[in-house]
Amino acid sequence: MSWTAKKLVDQLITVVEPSRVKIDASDLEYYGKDWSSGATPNPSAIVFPKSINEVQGLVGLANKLNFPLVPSGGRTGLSGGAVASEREVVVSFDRMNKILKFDKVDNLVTCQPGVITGDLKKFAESEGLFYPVDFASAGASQLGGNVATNAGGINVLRYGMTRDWVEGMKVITGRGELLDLNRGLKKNATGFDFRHLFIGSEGTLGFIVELTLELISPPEEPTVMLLGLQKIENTVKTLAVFKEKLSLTAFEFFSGTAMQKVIKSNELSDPFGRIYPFYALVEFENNNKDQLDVASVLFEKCIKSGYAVEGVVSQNQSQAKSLWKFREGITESIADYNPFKSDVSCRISKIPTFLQELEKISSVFSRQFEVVLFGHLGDGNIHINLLQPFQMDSQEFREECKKISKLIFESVQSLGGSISAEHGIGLIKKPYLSYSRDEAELNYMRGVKRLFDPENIMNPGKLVDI
Ligand code: 2HG
Ligand code: ZN
Repeated sequence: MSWTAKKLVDQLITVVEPSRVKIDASDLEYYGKDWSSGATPNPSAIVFPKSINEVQGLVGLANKLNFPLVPSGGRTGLSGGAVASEREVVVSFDRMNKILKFDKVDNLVTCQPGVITGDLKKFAESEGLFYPVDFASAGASQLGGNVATNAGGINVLRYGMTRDWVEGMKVITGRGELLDLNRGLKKNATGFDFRHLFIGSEGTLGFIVELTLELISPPEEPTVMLLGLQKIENTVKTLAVFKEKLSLTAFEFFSGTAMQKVIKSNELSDPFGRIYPFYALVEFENNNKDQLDVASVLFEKCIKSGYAVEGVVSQNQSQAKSLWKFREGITESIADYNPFKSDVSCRISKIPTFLQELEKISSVFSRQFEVVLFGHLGDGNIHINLLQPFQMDSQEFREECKKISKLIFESVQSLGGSISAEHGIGLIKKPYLSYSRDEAELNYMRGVKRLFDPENIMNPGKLVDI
């Protein structure tokens, strides 16, 4: 251990007990990165606070000695928001993972930030309730990270983003102050709602140390339909047909390449016996038989209009889950191809134009790379994954991808969309932020960062620089 590293550890153990400061190479490697690719982890130490006081102590120390901190939740992020490659101290919330309090009258649950999303969902179920935010990484992601990135997922169409479920939040700001924001109130018209500044701020203003989230009554068991489509534009036409008459809980789409990868990596059987260029997955609550009848009529309409070629519908919950596997397994099934990811959104009305432009852009490079398209079409959110050919060098691949990304972002910008719908900005998207936020806005963002974190110790280098 170098003298400086020893000095740092000596300081850190004045705040947390020595067993909760790690500097072994394997821990530095594991806690120094998230699910994004590209950056090399290189933190100087990992600390595991157990209480709000300890987090406050660490932020105080970082201000005093001027060392940077990176927050670490489940590290499932895809934009490098939790990467520590500049000798930062990683603050892991793994030991702050308790559900602290549940209030039955208010339906509010108070949690430490390290609670795993799936554990909160199970807790809600045990109380006969439901936490609506859901995504493929719910088994690993932590609530603090979800809130810090305003995580989206598969139920946004019906239930909104993580932001919509945060009723209260305690944070330690970059200045080391503890703020107790909104305190579980439904109504609170007392000026600036700082809660919303911290939601989606990626740990750049302060660290979330406690959350109060709302739970609701569980929905009726959903029915899922999977449709095979010939053309990309038919995905949006199919959405319009279903949306007009049914209250949808999800409307997802994915390409034939995505289906092939999922089938292969999970050894699933092909639902139609042939691969379609595109698929639409429709989910709706089946609270009475009428809904299913309406859905059948809409399905027929899609077939007659030529939007869909064929479809299957779930008859029970296990079949519904099996159909979701084709969609939810995509990210994992392509992980070995070192994918280059874009996560963009437009208003639904602009999606047909965006998809046309995307087809034009793809036609230029699709001979070079395999393209996997999927996403939450009902929310206007498209995920574009370019797969690295096995024979191609990583560096060359990423340089080529950046050129393509630029074309995609230009198209998104011209349609008034967002270059990051739900994965955040982190390190990877930072150079492109100006495609979605203008200079005046960026200046205010920098001003907010300076206000809460004047010494630039909270996740520096992510989102915006000051
Ligand atoms: C999803 O929708 C996630 O499954 C991951 O947002 C998207 O891997 C991706 O590009
Ligand atoms: Zn997604």
